[in-house]
Amino acid sequence: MLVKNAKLRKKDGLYDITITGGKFGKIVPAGQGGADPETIDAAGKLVIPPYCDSHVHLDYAMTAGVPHHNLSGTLFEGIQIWADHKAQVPLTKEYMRENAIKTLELMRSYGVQHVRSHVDTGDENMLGVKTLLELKEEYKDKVDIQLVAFPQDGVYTYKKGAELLEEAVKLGCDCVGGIPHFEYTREYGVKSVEKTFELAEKYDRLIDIHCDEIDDEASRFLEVAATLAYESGLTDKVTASHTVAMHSYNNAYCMKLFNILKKSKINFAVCPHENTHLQGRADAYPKRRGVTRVKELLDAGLNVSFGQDSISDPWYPLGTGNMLWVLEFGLHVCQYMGYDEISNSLDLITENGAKTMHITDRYGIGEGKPADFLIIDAENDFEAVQYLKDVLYSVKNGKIIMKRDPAVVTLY
Ligand code: 17E
Ligand code: FE2
Repeated sequence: MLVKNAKLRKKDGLYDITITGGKFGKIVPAGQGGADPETIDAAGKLVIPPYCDSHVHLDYAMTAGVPHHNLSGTLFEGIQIWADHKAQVPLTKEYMRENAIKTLELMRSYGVQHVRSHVDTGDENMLGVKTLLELKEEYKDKVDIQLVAFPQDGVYTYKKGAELLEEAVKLGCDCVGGIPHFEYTREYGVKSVEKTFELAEKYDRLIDIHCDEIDDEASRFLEVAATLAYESGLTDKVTASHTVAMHSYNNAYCMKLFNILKKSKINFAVCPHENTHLQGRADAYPKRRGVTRVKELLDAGLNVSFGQDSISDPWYPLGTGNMLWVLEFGLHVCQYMGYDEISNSLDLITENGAKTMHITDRYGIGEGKPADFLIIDAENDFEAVQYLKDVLYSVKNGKIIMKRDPAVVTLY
């Protein structure tokens, strides 16, 4: 395959990209790529690595309203509804597969090729874990799925929480999760973070903890996770998701906290739609935005990527799988709107997502890497973000897996 006249991010001029055996070959100035029976003319449009959704829950997706809708808009009601769902409308493999496939196909249609999905481990039959492990294998030519063993109801607060978490890791989850802010006590929370690290070291896994997803300025499990990441040497194998309490921390504490965050080199997965919706629910006006300090983290050189988190589930009713919408919304809510900030912002749903997922060795447009890329209906990053431009092609391992014809609009 040959992609000619490609505009590459942060590079002047146009390029021809050669692809052989599913891998990128030479990338040369436009006109020098030779001929290939399978040629796509990018015609000056942007060719970028695929979108990454570094934080989503595929086992919950498309279940909103069962057994009832979330009326308070809080995390806690969401957790209760999911528990009610499991008790009152028992999950089946077919149901979960159908919902997850619908979600993955949506994501695929928007150019997402890398997904990190959390999966609830609070089930003795491991239905979610087994179902998503199967889908991970089935989808490997379309979407790369990473799974995080996620103890939704707690590790020590929930009976057998720790055992079930370990069971899910043994079955093959790529990452170990946690939910320390939901544990009954601060001590359980700290112990649960330690358990997450213990399992990750024992089974050689990555870590991604739902960390401080609460508007409580006293929720400080991020400092525990960062310290363990630093001391264990696991550093950038560790991701802290949400970290919304940081929005409410006092600035003096943040100054101290950022010291260990920088040393730890951990990643931050941030969900702008989700947490703007879930947080601030205990506030009277003025109400807090519930998103962590994205600008400050990025300015400190830390890695931040965005995720959709929910697609129509007990926590959040909307969501489409379109990462460009997540990005555009996130830029607003995080006030990350400087010209250069917007111009470079595709990083948050591409390169930075790949860093969070620890897949940079096989991600990106470069000779020898898997030929995974998108052609966007835009000439530069800024235009792509401003106009939420469509993905025209999604190519994985040198094979077209999605093609979209641009809509034709007639103005009268
Ligand atoms: N579970 C959780 O603890 N937090 C969330 N935001 C979602 C599920 C979607
Ligand atoms: Fe989540």
